[in-house]
Amino acid sequence: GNINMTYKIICSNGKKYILQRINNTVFTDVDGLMENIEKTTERLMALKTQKSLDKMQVIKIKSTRDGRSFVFFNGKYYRVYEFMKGCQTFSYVSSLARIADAGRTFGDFFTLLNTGEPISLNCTIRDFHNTPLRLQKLEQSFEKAPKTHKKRAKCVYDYICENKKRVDLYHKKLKRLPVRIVHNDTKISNIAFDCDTGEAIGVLDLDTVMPGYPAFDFADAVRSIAGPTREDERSHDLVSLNVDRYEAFADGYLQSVKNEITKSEVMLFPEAVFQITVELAARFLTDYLDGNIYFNTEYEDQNFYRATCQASLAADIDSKMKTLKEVAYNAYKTTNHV
Ligand code: GN1
Ligand code: MG
Repeated sequence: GNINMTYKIICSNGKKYILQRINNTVFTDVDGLMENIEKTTERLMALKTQKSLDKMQVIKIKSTRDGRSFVFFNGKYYRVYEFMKGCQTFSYVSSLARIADAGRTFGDFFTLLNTGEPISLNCTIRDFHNTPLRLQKLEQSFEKAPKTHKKRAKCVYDYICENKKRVDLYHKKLKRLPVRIVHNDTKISNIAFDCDTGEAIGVLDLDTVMPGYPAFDFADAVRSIAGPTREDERSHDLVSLNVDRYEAFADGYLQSVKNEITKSEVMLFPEAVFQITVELAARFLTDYLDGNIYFNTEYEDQNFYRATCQASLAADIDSKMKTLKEVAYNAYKTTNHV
């Protein structure tokens, strides 16, 4: 992940666990965060059988001896999860059947958290998908950045800022829709696949599960599933949105959420794919200008290349918007028999 540090632990007795150091600069309220994860996993466990989703695997927190879900040790926060045997994750999936399956799995996750008694969750990161605010933060960082950074960032910066009005307008439209419990970080790498059957069986990384809009869950999944393999791809020819993959995901996701989601929400899904990509371009560029203080990086200019890649992806998404809308509308009609 780009935020926490994750380690696989193999004990001398052979037992395996996942140890994570929680980044408490990003997640400032660790208590609130872990309370959310407890509530979310309890809900998923309680409802999955009722909804005949027996195959779904749910991450399990390993409690401390005194029954807590995390520890504070040497100034840092840590938690341990049971190791999920027989599962693997991918940062890229090519089969359309598997993509549809990932869509169904994220959709099932949404359905379980939004049916029955509403669960009340803390907000782990305020204004997480507030795109207008992300653009404002970018402007502030641009003003303060060193000259060399500004010069280099100027072209991507201008592209992102050109979209300010469109971002504001979309945000206003979204705010008229109901707030739901959503995942907020639906990258394909947050789906667990069964090693033997290849089926998608669970959703990982519950740190940003909180109130929000399903449009961004749909959109962030599409961005990572139908976009380039690498988020910092530099080869222009490899940065585009694949419509077949988009369609496969839309079919799977809409099939699962059809009873929970309204037509007005679905109609805002295609534009969300553009919005989330611009938002992420803005976040990466902000971090480049701030000196890489938020996202983990593997090399010095990674945030710059991540930003340029996301900005070109946004431009490609924009050029395909008419098709994306048609595909989503057709998928909606098919799943809802209208
Ligand atoms: C971060 O930690 P990870 O890799 O799951 C980020 C997401 C971004 C993503 C981009 C809490 O997710 O919002 O979309 O990087 N998570 C947070 O790869 O900021
Ligand atoms: Mg995450």
